[in-house]
Amino acid sequence: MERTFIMVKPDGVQRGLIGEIVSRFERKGFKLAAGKLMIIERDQAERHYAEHAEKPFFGELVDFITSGPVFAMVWEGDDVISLSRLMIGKTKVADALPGTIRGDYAAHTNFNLVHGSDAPESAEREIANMFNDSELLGYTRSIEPWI
Ligand code: RTP
Ligand code: MG
Repeated sequence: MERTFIMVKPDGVQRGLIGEIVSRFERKGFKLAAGKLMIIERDQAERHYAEHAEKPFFGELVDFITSGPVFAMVWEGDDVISLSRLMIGKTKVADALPGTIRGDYAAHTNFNLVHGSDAPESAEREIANMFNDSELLGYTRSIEPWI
């Protein structure tokens, strides 16, 4: 079973889209393992976006992601990393298709509402950066045989 780090960014929290975004992952059939409203520390944000440290937009990206509460989550499921990225939509809003979260709700690439890990290694790194092991819950859902 694969797991991924999904985060409603500060713009999504401010716009009242936590429920809409969580709902899409629930209805898809993925399993929520952890979730919390939090304000990311600057060093945590710099680690989260370390792959972009040399990019010109890095400072703005860290400023933005630490500017207010985010809703951080861990979701589990088969191929949850790539399927989540499909549901989230392309990074650039001009490429994000209708039916995806960004395609339906985001109007600017810098305010694209939601983050999803892009590979198993980054998922594990990002989860460890935001959650303690004790915050990740294992449980059985009664619906489990059906999805
Ligand atoms: P994220 O990490 O936030 O889920 O987004 P992503 O994988 O789709 O995109 P990524 O390449 O990791 O970029 C991280 C965030 O940086 C901003 N960005 N700006 N100005 C630009 O060309 C540019 N490119 C990326 C976006 O807000 C993107 O979500
Ligand atoms: Mg990324």
